[in-house]
Amino acid sequence: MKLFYTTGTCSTAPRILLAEAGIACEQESVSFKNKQTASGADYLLINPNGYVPALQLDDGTVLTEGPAIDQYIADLAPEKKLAPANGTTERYKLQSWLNFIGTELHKGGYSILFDRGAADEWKNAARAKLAKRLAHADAALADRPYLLGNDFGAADAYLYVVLTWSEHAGVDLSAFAHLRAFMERVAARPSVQAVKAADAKK
Ligand SMILES: N[C@@H](CCC(=O)N[C@@H](CS)C(=O)NCC(=O)O)C(=O)O
Repeated sequence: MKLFYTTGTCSTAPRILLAEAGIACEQESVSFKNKQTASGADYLLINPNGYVPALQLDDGTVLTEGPAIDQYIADLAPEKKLAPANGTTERYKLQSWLNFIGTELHKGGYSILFDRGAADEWKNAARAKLAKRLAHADAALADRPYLLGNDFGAADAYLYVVLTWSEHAGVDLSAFAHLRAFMERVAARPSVQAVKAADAKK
């Protein structure tokens, strides 16, 4: 199994989950500039959409889309409780959060703020909408350490990674005390420390 990733992007979430799960998995970085992998392969042949993450399974199947990859990794180590069991209401709650983070926060919010071609008007609208969506996530964390309760899981890894972009994107988290506490909690996890240490070596 091999994970294709780019440092600092949403593909950090599956890397955190691999570390949480204790799964040794080859990881190869991808350059956004030329869509080449570190070993010189054409990444567009692996994921024609050109974005990370992608997870190549041992049988050659390539899984794309972060939320699917995050759940696949979580399901490889059910004892780590990174995702509730398939078919349970809790699992659908996880999928709700993954979809919320992917569409409302990541692509519908932060991605617009990073888009050099986006007009200021559009960015301001995205920022205003993002504040409402962040308030929703903040409220959800008022009485629990992680989105689904006491267990850190796939949605938490994704939320954490997206929120790390806040400063660079000009998103102010100061009004969201629960999100800020969540960020500190997740940043202290050995899995996150391990991914940071691996990136620092490069
Ligand atoms: N729908 C995809 C979006 C992934 C995505 O936006 N990846 C970004 C990094 S966070 C990327 O690779 N951008 C480069 C590009 O789109 O060419 C998913 O959920 O996996």
